[in-house]
Amino acid sequence: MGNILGNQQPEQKQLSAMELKEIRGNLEKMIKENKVVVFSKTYCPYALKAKKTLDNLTKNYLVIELNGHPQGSEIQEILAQMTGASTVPRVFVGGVCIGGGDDTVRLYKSGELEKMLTN
Ligand SMILES: N[C@@H](CCC(=O)N[C@@H](CS)C(=O)NCC(=O)O)C(=O)O
Repeated sequence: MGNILGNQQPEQKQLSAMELKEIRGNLEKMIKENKVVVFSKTYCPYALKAKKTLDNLTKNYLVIELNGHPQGSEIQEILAQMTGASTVPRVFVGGVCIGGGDDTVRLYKSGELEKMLTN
């Protein structure tokens, strides 16, 4: 049962600007240190498509599932600022955002994704 506002989410603490800056710094570090990072949600078909596409080329990539992550909504908001899109997945290769699920499939089909991974 939800509360009177119909909100079934547990109360979320509002993070300070400093905490958000720290999260952003950690994300940037993670993206820099890992060749491929996928910010995903477990139930998202576009994220599944991105992960399955990557599986054809490498098993060596980092997946952050934002649903269930304690800072998932803040991370999604920061990723929106960084990449211009607030949807998941957000896929990073070589430190650059290549887009979402559709973009990942398009780059795979054109052979570009494989090139990016071998560079
Ligand atoms: N065309 C996009 C579609 C992505 C999309 O619509 N993702 C949904 C989840 S399946 C989303 O992010 N919805 C907003 C949200 O979850 O906050 C792609 O290929 O990545």
